[in-house]
Formats: sequence, structure tokens, C-alpha cells
Amino acid sequence: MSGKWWKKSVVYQVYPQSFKDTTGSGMGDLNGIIEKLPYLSQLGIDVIWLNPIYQSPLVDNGYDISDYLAINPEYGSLSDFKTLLAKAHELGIKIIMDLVVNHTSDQHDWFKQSCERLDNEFSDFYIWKDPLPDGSEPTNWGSTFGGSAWEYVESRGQYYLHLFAKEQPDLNWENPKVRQKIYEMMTVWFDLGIDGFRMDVISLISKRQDYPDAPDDAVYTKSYYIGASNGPRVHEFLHEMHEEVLGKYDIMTVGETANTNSDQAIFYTDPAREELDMVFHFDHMHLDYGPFGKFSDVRFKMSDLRDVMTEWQEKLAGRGWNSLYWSNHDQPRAVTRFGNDSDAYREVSAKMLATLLHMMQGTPYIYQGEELGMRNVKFDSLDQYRDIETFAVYEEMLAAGEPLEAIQRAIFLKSRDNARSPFPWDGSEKSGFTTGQPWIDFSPDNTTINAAAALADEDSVFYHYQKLIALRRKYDVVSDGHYELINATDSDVYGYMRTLGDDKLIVICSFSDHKVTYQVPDDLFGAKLLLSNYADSAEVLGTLELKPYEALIYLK
Ligand code: TEU
Repeated sequence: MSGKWWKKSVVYQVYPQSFKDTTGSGMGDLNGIIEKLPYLSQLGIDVIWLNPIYQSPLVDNGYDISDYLAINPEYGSLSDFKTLLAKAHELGIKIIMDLVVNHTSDQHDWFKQSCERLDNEFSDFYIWKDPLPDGSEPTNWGSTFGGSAWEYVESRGQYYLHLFAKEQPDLNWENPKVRQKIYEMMTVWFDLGIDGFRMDVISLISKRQDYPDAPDDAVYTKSYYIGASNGPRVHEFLHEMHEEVLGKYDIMTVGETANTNSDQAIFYTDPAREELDMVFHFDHMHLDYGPFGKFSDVRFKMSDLRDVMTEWQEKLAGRGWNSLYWSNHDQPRAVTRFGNDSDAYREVSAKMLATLLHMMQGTPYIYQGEELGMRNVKFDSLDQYRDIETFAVYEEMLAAGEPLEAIQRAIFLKSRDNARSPFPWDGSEKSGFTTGQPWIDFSPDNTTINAAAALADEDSVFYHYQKLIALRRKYDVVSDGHYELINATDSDVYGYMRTLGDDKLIVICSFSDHKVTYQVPDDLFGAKLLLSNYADSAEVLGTLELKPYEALIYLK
């Protein structure tokens, strides 16, 4: 059963820890989300994706789950969650949750029991290997958050695999009992009425069973396991999950799939294969990687971005479905990374990026604060960071002999904490977020960049998003139109067209900080302006002189 309603939906990602605190604890909570539902409704979004709110020691901010069926009391209770779901549904907003089943927390009861003995019910719930003859780790793999991907446990005399922190042991999907437990747990949440799942690192659940070493010359042995993305049985497992659970509900699913190319994405999202509805790919996130991966000061090239987005638009058309995103809780702020976050151009370039993404085919995701044009956070000291990935990268770059300045710059540009500072509801001292001490510092921008200011300014980034969402709802060409580039090699301007029947939607976005002339094909002349990010944009399409970061949508 599937109404495919998600093809017309816009998703808003809420990072609960940093959204709205109602208790003074300094951490956001479920009642805070309930309180702010009218704000989300005003923006016009259809679906909320909640980052993990389950019981967790919060070593990796909830991606280390110790009880899949319990709500972390820091966020509230199950009854608060039910209220949130009911109130959201009343407003016509659906809720999808995070499904983190590549690994659990080391505090999960399954893991505790698994550690104890080699012959109990949970012995094979995780990936245990004997030490090599010299006592060392089974492979040379590094973990995402530093050190080896293997941890020794005395009681079993064995190592367990953890692709992320050592507190996040990987589940053994080869074991059918593990899969059954997961399906049962998913069923509980669906029966409660949730509308879908975002599936954390789902492309990693199936491991190659030969456990090969990473080649000696691999720059990072830690990247090696990502090469093991899309393992041998991943599609079999997801199809099984579809048969056992997903296919029984009218829901949406989006898989997080690092290192998955557009051909592989079709395997995940082709409806005929009955796996997932869509995936998050990372190809545009990789455009500014350097020797230390994400932590670099390389700037993306617009032509590369256009190539990547176009490849995914074309490849998945009619065969799968795209997720459209600029940012999330693992990425820096979109306007800093892909736009221009100077005072002069922050708002106009944030609107440009929104325009470019929201008129494409797929389901757009807005990460909280993106609708305010929030930029990266200027933290003065390393002490202000909270994220384990940031600390791991700091150690790694230091050990590699990188100068402190370069490390600080990379962290400022790419730390996940850029996206995790408390949501600025207003310009007051505590940003309307909490009455207590926030778990992570506020951005110094909050006094000027905040929701109250945005709502009071009819030209704000917020209202631009609101209009883009309304356009998706109003015009089928936005969800269904055929995608085609205009002036495919222009060095400053990303232009494309969407066609459905006699309708043509023309989208023109300048990435330049100065004026540029743009020649439009003659047959598009006369199209009428639907939306732009300047007050005095040309009402009728002809040859254009584009202002810095100008973004235009025309309909013919
Ligand atoms: O992220 C998976 C993932 O690919 C990360 O390694 C990502 O590349 C990194 O955060 C980018 O800097 C997911 C979650 O979104 C993330 O928050 C978790 O830490 C991770 O899985 C482990 O569950």
C-alpha cells in the first residue's frame, strides 16, 4: 500500500536536542517541538524528520541507542511523543523517525549479553572475531570517529566491529534473529502511527564476509569500510524488510547511503524492487573534500555541482526518486558552504540555493535554521565544540602534523556542530531556546538572525521558502516535469528547465557575486516571472542581466 504522497512533500528536519527547550535543562524536548508546530505549519512543510529521540547515553547524540522502544527522558515520555504525533497529524504534518540499525549503543541490553558469553541468545547479535595470532585486530580498518574499528573484550577473548565510535557496536545482519528483532521494533512504531523512517547508514548493514584488510597505500584505512558500502546482501535485506514491514503501511522511507552512486541508487529506489522510496546520496557533499576528507577548506566548483545534480536528476527520472538537500545535522550550514554568507549576500544567496534545489525533481529536505539562512557558527575556542567527530579530526590532523590554524579553519568550515547550535527563536539573551544553560553555545549571530526577525520581515529567507513550498504544491511541473539544462556550460549561472505537457518551468540561478549577462534560448522568451529573490527582477523572460546570486523562476 503506498499513496506516494511523499512525491509532493517537503520534509523539515528537526534536531530535537537543539530545537526548543521547555524545561530549562538546556536541551530541546518533545514539548518544545509541540509548541513550535504552528511555526512549521506556517512554513508549509508536510513532514518532520526527527533525529533520534530514543533512550541513549548520547555518545553520538542519539545515534547510539540503548533501547529502541523507549524515549530518552531528556526529551520527554512516550505519552509526549504520542501527543506530538497527534497534534502534528491534526495540522496535516507527518512525522518520520530515525532508524539506527547498523549499530546499537554498547549500553543496549543485547550488547551487554553478547559480551558475556559465546553461547547465549545474543552471542551472534554483533560482529565478533578472534584476534590474529599475534593478538592484534582482525583487520586494519579504522573507525569513523578515530582509532581502530575493532575493540577487544576480555570476557569473550574476541574483538567486536564498530564502524563508528567504540560505543556503537555493529549489529550482525547475517543473523536472521537480529533482523526479526529489528522488524518487530519497526512494527511497534508504525502501529503507533509514525509515517516513515530515515534509515541511518543503511548502505553499511551488509558486510563482506571475507573481511579483507584495507590496502597498505590507502590514505585512510577508515575509508575502507565505506568501500564496503552496498555490501553483498544489502538489497536482499531491504527487500525482506519491505516484505515483513514496510509494504504493510502507507509510509515513506529514505535511506542514508554514503558512497552510493546514481546507478546503485536505482537498485534502492526503483519501486518495482520494493526496497526504499529514496536515498540521500553524498556526491555533492564530496565536491569540497580534501586530503582529510570532509575537513578541508577546498571550495566546490559550480560546474561540478551542476554535473552532479544533473546526473542524479537524469538518472533517476522515471526509475527511482531523489532526495534533495543542502545540509543536515552532519554538515555545515548551506549558505556558508554553497552560497555567500557575508552580510551583503547571505540572504539573497540563501534564497538562490533554496530556489535551485526546490524546483528540482525529488523530495526537498530543509534542515532546521536553513529557512533563516543560518550560517556557520564562529566559535572562538575548541572547548566550545561538543561533537566526537570534531575531536577525532582534531587529533588526526594534529598527529599528521597539520598547523593548528589549518585545523581550526577546517573545523570552522566543516564541523557538525555548525548545524547543531540552538535554534534562534528570537534575539534575546537565550534566543528563546531555553531558560537554562544550553548544552552547546549559541551562535553569536542569534541576535540578528532569528525566527522572530524573519517572521517580521516580508522579504526574509523564511517567506521565500514558504513560497517555494507553495509552488511545489500548486504546479505539477515541479514534482513531475522532465529536467533539462539550459546553457549547460555557463561558468556562473546554473539554469534548467522542467517540462510537463505544455508547461515549461524555467529556473535560473546565478552563483556569481557580480552582475552577469545571461542569454536565454529564444523559444523561452516571454515566459512570466513566478518568483525571484530581488524586488525588481524582469517580469518577462528575455536576455537577462543577472544581479549577484539572482534566482529566477519563470513559467511558460
Ligand atoms: O552518519 C553517517 C555518516 O556517513 C557519517 O560518517 C557522516 O559521514 C559524518 O557524520 C559526516 O561528517 C550517520 C548519522 O547521520 C551521524 O550523525 C552518525 O554519527 C552516524 O551515522 C553514526 O550513526
